Amino acid sequence: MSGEGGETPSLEARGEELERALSQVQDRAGWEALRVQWIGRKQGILRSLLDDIKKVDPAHRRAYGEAVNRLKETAERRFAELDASLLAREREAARRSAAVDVTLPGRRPQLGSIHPVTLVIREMEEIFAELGYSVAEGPEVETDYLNFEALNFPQDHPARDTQDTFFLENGLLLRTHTSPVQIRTMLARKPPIRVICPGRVFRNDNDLRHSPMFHQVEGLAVAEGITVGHLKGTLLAFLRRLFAPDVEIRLRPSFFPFTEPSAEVDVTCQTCKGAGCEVCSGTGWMEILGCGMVDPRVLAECGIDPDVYSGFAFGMGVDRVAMNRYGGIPNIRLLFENDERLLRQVRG
Ligand code: 2NL
Repeated sequence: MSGEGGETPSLEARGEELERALSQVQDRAGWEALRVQWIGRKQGILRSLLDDIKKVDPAHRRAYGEAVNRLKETAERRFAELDASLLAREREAARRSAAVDVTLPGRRPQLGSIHPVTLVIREMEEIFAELGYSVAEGPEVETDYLNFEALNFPQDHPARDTQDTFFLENGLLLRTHTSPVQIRTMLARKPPIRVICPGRVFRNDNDLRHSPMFHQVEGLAVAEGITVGHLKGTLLAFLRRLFAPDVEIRLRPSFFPFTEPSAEVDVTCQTCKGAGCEVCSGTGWMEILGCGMVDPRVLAECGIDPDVYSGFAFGMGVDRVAMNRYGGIPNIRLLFENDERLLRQVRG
């Protein structure tokens, strides 16, 4: 048909060649390479077949031109068809890979855990619940009156300096202890009163052993005839439940503005069982809390007649107990950074 004496393959053979090549295309890259090879505008096979028209005998040029154009149209249609079927194949593959395999095991949700400080607070609440105490909570932002004045810290009294208070605007402050919660309880209720008050407290003190935010549990019992004996018996029962049934306690005289008399309480060191070790600096004892008989002036300030009622109170830091209890967490900051690597190791 080309009239070139069979030196180039006939157009019919070219058509068959195209079909063979199309049938071997595997993917989009192969399709694109073949498309450029055949119908590329500048160097494509069909371009050069059209150019060959110059070499054709003028009598056959029209027929040759028509035949090349038919081949070109066929090629374009076949490339479009192959394009559509490649697209369908790709979509099918995507659909299969996105499909849910219902035989796979489910993904377990990441479970959270309870913070070691919360665990210890709950444990303390539980023990005191058995002793007839209820839990009271109050605001972290307090008035000077409830945090200091009602607790027998007079204005300008040096004991206020020991509290490293964070003062806010309008005479408010961040509570330095949970005592204001007990003051609120006494102002709101009549004796007998038995409450414990857990919560966050704040002091402007920040080094390896102190964090500006820490946790306290305080307790208060007010009724007729409460004595130091009740205080000592309650604390011994509590500390034996918290640590071990055989712990001993000792009371050392101390001072707080809001109790008289006041004492600091030590328990048998739980690391060495009293023999003396690094943890207790060789003494065999661990200081655990402060306590005392509620100062009559504090009772009176809360509208409770100190001639009729008496009470004891105590306060302790929770964080150090939590650090001890959960594998010797060495640095108080580790408790509050909320690093999951630490929190995951603590299981209640
Ligand atoms: C400590 C000592 C203490 C209290 C807290 C208290 C509360 C009222 C009245 C009297 Cl409303 N006392 N609380 C008493 C003695 C000691 O805490 O070393 N805490 C970490």
